[in-house]
Amino acid sequence: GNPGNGGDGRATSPLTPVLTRRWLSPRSWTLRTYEQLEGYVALRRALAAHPDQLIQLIKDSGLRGRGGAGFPTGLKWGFIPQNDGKPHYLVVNADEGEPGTCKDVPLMMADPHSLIEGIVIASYAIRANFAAIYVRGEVLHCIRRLHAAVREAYDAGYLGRNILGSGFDLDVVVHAGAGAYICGEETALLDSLEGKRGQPRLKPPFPATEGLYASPTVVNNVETIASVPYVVLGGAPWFRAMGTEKSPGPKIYSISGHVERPGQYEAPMGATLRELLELAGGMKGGVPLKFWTPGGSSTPLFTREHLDVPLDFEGAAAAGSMLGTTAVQVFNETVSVPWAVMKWTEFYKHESCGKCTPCREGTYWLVQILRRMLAGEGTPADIETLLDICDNILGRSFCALGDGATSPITSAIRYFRHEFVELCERNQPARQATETALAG
Ligand code: L3W
Ligand code: SF4
Repeated sequence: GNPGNGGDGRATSPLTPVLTRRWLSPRSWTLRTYEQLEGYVALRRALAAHPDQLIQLIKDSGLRGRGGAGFPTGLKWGFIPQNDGKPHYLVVNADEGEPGTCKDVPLMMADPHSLIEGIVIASYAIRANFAAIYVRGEVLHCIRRLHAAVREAYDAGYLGRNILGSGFDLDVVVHAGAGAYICGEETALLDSLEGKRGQPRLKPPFPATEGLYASPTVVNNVETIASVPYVVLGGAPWFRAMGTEKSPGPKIYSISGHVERPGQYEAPMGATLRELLELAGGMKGGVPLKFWTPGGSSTPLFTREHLDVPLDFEGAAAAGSMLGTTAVQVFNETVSVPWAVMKWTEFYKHESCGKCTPCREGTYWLVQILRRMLAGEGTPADIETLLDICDNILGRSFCALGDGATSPITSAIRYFRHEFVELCERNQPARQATETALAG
């Protein structure tokens, strides 16, 4: 997709698809198609280089984590100690669970070999001989596809012993989770991979020093690793020519909700919602926009005031939210904000792992209060209680899940307090209240 140039110095245009360039090719997921379209060329080049050169290349490219936090990838790889006598591991976080996020599964379905090629390059760079893809258990079709692609890569000599005659060995295992959102948190993921109950560990130590089986481990998102072969092929300046100065490169934006053509749209980092809406065919039926998430429900809501916010790490943060996973969920005027917030909060309550009190108890009470409001039994004091509970969760929880659970609530009250007030004053169930408001 080409969302055009914002005209303010952002290098958002033009974008020839990078990450999605093979998605529409016939049988794009097969090794045959992949090889016909430059597949595993980057690997040959990478294996001819020194691992440290590759880490430097990724640092120079400015590639940042695509799982939500945006940590610099090259820096993370560089944390892996050298000559420490311990095994090193690469773990791909494919436990895509953030509400609205649906980019990694399509990437793995359409182009699993780009992920595998990235895995081999990254493992070589960090001197790992074992890599795991931790994929969410619900996506059976994707798990099967990954298994098939890994088998093809072994048969062709891209995995296993002495890869392409380089002397480098790598084994890759596809591990299916059991459907817990918390296992997308990197340390809970590692516990789960070790066969334990998936709950976050205390950080530090970060996985880079003590990760899988207490050994140095890089945990990277699918899209991050799948970006690596392109950086090797195109070089750092080419990569930096896309996106913004501090958030370079291409990105897959998942656009869902009230748009004409929901789906995955590749655009340079820093694209705006206005540009993305154009790609997605505009608002469905022309019904105006009311609110949206820039990167999943854990990122504070935006409204129609934010149509021109550049969606990169800096732009989203400067406007009071976060880039997150670039899961853009679009809601039109017919949607009750408190109702949407309740649905998200129910999700966090269900997925809270229970390890720490603020999140375990707080999400429970948030749901109780929101349900009461939505049932038309709330009082104006409930709004303050919601904010007070959020205040006691934010910054006091053991991991990012608790903090994320407060984002939809606090941002919704910031921009749409009147809807909560109305709900409590009218003492009518939400749907009725919404209909009355629309009729009025
Ligand atoms: C070594 C240091 N490593 C940081 C590493 C750390 C991790 C990465 C980022 O959260 C976000 C969260 C969700 N030495 C290090 C270091 N690292 N300092 O850098 O770390 P951190 O703590 O900033 O974030 P995180 O825990 O990785 C992820 C947000 O994403 N989110 C949820 C996403 C959900 C999905 C999904 O379902 N696929 O991605 C959405 O916004 O709230 O802020 O690797 O080890 N000194
Ligand atoms: Fe578990 Fe929630 Fe605490 Fe994270 S914040 S450790 S999910 S209870």
